Amino acid sequence: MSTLAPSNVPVVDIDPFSTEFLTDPYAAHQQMREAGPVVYLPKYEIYAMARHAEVHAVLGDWETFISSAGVGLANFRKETPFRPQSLILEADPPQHTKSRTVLSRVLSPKSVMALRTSFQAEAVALAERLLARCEIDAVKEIGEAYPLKVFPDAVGLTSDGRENLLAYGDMIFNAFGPRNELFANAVKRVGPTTQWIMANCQRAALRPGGLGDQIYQAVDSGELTEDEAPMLVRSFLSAGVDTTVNGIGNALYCLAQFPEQWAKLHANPALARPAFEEALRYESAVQTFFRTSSRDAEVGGVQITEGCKVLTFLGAANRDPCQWPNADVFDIERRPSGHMAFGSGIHGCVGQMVARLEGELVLGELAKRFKRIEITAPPTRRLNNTLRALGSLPLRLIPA
Ligand code: OVM
Repeated sequence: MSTLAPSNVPVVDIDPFSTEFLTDPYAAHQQMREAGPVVYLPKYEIYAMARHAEVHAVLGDWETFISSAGVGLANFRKETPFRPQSLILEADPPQHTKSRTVLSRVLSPKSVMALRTSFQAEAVALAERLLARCEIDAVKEIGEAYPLKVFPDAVGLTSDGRENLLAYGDMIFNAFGPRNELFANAVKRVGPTTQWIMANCQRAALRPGGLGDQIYQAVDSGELTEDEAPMLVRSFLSAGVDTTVNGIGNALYCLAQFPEQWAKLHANPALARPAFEEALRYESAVQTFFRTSSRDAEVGGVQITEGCKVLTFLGAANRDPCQWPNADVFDIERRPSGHMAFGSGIHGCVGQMVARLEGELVLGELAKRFKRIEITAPPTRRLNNTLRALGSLPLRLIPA
């Protein structure tokens, strides 16, 4: 037992970044939820919350549980960030507020509504193409193909090389964890991708009128500095791809595992949006984020001193039986509102309306055309320190 753990905190000997845990985290989630409102993980000398109430409390108190010291394991007060710090994710007010105001406007409900027609057309085109196919890898041909088309189009990326977005996402979501082998391999794979990303954050690389260009319009109006705009475009390219790729992939996996749920969706494709939402709860693409305590605090009766890293298990909170009846049952007709797959509080996902739009349209257009989806071989996992991700999902799609 670590001497740093106060006596009233249950010490849980799990490594949430190990192969075993990442392959199937749910038993360990339960163990942590049952151990107490706050637990201590000695391997990393961190506090952790796996219950809904305490995850919600931590994410709701941004003054005590700050983001500017990083939202991964690394404490930016003690070590240099591995890349220049995000101006929104890894920032507190007032910088956060300034960034968030612009991104909230660019990604407002009205702005997202304007994307619907083109996003729908792409979902229809994809589903129609798949009618001519029989057996596919749903991770590649749906989960990756759809977001990699519609999102960069919406941002306004004009250059080739969109597959760079996948390698980059895999690296930064691994970078929120420890410097383990997953991180090292992701860095090896990423190669020149970081330069490609930064080059594509420049105004000249962005189609006028797209979401990226709209960030630069906030420079024209004096709301942002010249230096801030490319960094906020970088946030789009960091947060907007691997999240939705896995949100969609995980949703298809849920629906394929539970054929009666697909049958309900096929009978009523208007359930596509709630089905995507339930999949976000049940298999949350983003599983964890850290905060850092800016002062002495108390959570669930446990004292947390200033300067500690605190790990919130979004995916465990989303399976908390105190929050949802039959939490381990995937049911597209439940009301999963209150799930924290998009986080919560001032850092709650600013792009969530885009993510929902993608999920709804792709599931809806598939549900209209296919009466069943069947798993033809065991899916594989792509382990990542933060993301719940599939490497492949072999599916047979059976037309109606
Ligand atoms: C960013 C960023 C990166 C990864 C995730 C994220 C989920 C944001 O660079 O701002 O939000």
